[in-house]
Amino acid sequence: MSSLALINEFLGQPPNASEHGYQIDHILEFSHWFMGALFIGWSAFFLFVLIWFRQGRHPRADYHGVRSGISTHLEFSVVLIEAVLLLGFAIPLWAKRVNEFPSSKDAILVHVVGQQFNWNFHLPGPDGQFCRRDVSLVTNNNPLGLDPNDPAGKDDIVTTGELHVPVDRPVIIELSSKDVIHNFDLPHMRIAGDAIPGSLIPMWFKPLKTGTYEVVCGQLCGLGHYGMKGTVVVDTPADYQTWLKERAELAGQQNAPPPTERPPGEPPPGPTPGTIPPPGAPKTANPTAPVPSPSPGA
Ligand SMILES: [Cu+2]
Repeated sequence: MSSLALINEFLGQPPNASEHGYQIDHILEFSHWFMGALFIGWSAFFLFVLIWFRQGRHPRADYHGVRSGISTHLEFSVVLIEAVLLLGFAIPLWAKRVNEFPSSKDAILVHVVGQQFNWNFHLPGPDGQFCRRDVSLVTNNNPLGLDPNDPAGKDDIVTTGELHVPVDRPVIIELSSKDVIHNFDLPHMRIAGDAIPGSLIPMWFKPLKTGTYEVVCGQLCGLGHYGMKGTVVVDTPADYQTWLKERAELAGQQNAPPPTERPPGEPPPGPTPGTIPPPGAPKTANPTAPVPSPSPGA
């Protein structure tokens, strides 16, 4: 670690784990050292002016003011350095992040959907096709409203709170939200983006180190905002395949008996205890009373 990086550590920046992160770190470091130098420079100038132009030394005001061009030169150099920082580093780096996406062939594609107060991750499965989503199909068991009749959704994987990705492969995220504006922030990967209802925001990163990293919500999004955390686990390719297989098997079990093809005699699935039934659902005042059978097609 260079001595430049000390300031990032001092400011509480966690160690970088992504490919592009060092560029972000570099510009952060440089900006902070530059601002530190400006702070010291301007403070020294302020003290100098206070002492040099004190009333005791200049009992009569000087109506001509500054005659030398040094302050103009100083101002101009500060503007020049700031312009170089912005036009030479910040804008090209930003352009690279938003314009130069990796090819989707070798990338992992994930839909990330924020909701109060969770992160949902939706992977397309081996077929690479995302299932159709419909807001009217959203239930407690189907948080993203996947269409059970869409064949592309048979192998889709939906997880809440935890996402696994393989190391050394780019991950392309499409970010959205179900309710309010959230912010998907992966501090170790040096990416963050607003999750806005009705918008699909693309972002990407390439993890370089295996490990477990925290996902936080970077926008104050309600009372439970403080608890809106998740994890991204960067696996070795073998571990990732194992996880994928486990999740696919789990998804297969969950998708296996659709409600309309339930074996005769088996009770219909009731709402999960402690959950809020969807609007229009029959009220079950007495928990011991028989659960009314679902309407056809439900
Ligand atoms: Cu949030």
